[in-house]
Amino acid sequence: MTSISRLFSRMATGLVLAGFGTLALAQSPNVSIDKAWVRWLPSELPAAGYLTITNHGAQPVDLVGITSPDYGMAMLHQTTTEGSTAKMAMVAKLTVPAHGKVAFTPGNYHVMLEQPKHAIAPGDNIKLLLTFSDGETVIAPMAVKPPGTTE
Ligand SMILES: [Cu+2]
Repeated sequence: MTSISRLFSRMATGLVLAGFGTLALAQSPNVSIDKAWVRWLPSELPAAGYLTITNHGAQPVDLVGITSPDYGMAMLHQTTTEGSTAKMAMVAKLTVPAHGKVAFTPGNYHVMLEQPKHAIAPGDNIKLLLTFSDGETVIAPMAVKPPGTTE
């Protein structure tokens, strides 16, 4: 009886620690992510992810890598408009100023998400892993929204 309850309490402690581990990743000491969402498109067309990165630290930090467990490919893109033509280009790194923020918005920075690893539809949540130049990795949950969504 005693050994079983001890086992249960050990399991509970393990779960609590696992929970803290996840929290520590989601909100790292210097960087936090909010307003994270994905504009989903039908027929496996690339989806676009938007979010706001806040740097609470006293040094600038670069976003240097993006991956998602839900998509085979995740890339940092920037849309630029010349006259009436909009173009997208890959961005190798993005600097978030000290005590500043960068907002990804339609028409500017976005995360291009391709090759979904499972069926994804509006109403779902996906995860994005962002790696920063100071070695931090932040996991951002993103709400999947329908094609007409603009913010
Ligand atoms: Cu793009």
